[in-house]
Amino acid sequence: MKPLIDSAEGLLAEARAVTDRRLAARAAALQRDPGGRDGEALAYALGTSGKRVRPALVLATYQSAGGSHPGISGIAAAVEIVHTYSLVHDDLPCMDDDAQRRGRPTVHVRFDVATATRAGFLLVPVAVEELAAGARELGLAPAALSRMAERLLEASGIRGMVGGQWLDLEAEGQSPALAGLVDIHSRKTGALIEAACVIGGLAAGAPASVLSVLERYGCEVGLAFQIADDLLDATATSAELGKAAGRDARLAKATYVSVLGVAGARQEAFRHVDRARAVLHQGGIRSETLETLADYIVQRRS
Ligand code: GRG
Repeated sequence: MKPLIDSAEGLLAEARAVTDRRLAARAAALQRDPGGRDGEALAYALGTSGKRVRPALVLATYQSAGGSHPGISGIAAAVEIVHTYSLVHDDLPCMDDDAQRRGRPTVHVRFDVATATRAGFLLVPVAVEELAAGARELGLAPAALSRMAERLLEASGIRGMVGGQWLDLEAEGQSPALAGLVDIHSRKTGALIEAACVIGGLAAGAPASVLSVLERYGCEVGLAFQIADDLLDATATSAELGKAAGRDARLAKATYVSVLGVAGARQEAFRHVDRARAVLHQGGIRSETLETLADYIVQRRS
């Protein structure tokens, strides 16, 4: 295995620095308006320290398509805000009922279920505001903003996270065939990761041929990401994850590990990364950053 984690950590640290600045500014604004308990809950959700993989993918795909403007951080932050919403709702008692996330109490535990539910929903329009602000900074045409917004919201809806989460909850206690698992996870997790990659390309004004390569790359790394998530849940500690480990088995979730076993799931994850690399090569995109991120996604320990 190549020792790539260090350089991926460097990329992620850069993505974290630029994204966290935007998130902190949004959090401060939300503490003023709407303010009160909702403002505090929104700031709390935005202030937790995630890995920022999706912003890193926005930055890397943007750069791979020739973009170089620092305003891309607004677009990257918008994707992270949608991801943050999904985590807040995923943790609710009516979904996966988790008390810890990113090493801290989940939003409904720190505040209450009604506040966390509201804060989650409120984050979606906040993400669109951030996307629009980023697009303005980049000087993008309204058509580009519209395509990015469409992609982001599609990844959040029935063909994306809501549809995937729904199927995921319905599959508890069952052992679907691999195709069923792919359907759940390409929606629940893959769609937003794929959208992050396409949005980076759209922000750079990439032609359709490049967008298609980035989309296929995103599809492969999105599935690899979810398989790695399943493997970590089964093999890492709660301290490493910053949330309860072993939760998938407790909830009898349909995962790559429950269907393929640990070794089979690991093999499947590496297969997706190989395909992601092949997609880039065949599509003529030379980006060490995107290859490094794909490797990191399956080698990570949290
Ligand atoms: C109304 C049915 C219905 C659904 C609402 C909550 C929701 C929509 C969808 C859940 C989407 C979700 C949380 C998918 C899991 C994705 C995943 C593997 C998250 C972990 O991402 P990391 O590891 O986390 O990047 P950090 O903390 O590093 O950002």
